[in-house]
Amino acid sequence: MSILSIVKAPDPILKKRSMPVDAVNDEIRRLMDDMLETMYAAPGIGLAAPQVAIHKRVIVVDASDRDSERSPLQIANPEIVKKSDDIASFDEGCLSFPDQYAEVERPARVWVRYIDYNNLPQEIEAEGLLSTCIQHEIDHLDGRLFVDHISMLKRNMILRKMTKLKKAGALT
Ligand code: GNR
Ligand code: NI
Repeated sequence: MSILSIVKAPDPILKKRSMPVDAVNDEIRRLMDDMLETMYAAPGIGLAAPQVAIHKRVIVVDASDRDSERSPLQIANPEIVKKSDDIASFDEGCLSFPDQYAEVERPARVWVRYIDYNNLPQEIEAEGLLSTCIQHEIDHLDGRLFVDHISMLKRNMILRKMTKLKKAGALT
């Protein structure tokens, strides 16, 4: 397995839409494994393939507590089939925006259909941090970032900071 380098905002790579995979074959399993290793190393609770410059609809998430057992999900072609009417708000971060956080409101619960590591169709109901994280990752697949959910004022503040950090060479 390998640790992949994470694309930092602002970068047009992060704004591009990703393509569905035909099947979860050995090539996609390798990507899923590398992404999971990269996510744990960061450390983060989710990672989407476009964040490692691969425009395929693949995400990995693990929203379990740090001190409990790992519970990774490796997901291809996720589709939200239902969203709850109730809304939850979380202070979100993103590995493509180091040290930047903002409150984002999203549906509290989602039902997600996807293809798993063994190329089998699955459906899960997610709530809490897992629900937020899966929605954040699916957004990445559509070129949408967490800052696209907040006020223009906050978005511009964060984007200006990121541009400054990039110019200073503070991001790798
Ligand atoms: O590590 C991450 N933490 C996080 C916290 C709150 C809401 C969403 C996230 S996802 C983020 C990792 C990441 O950037 N995934 O795309
Ligand atoms: Ni992110």
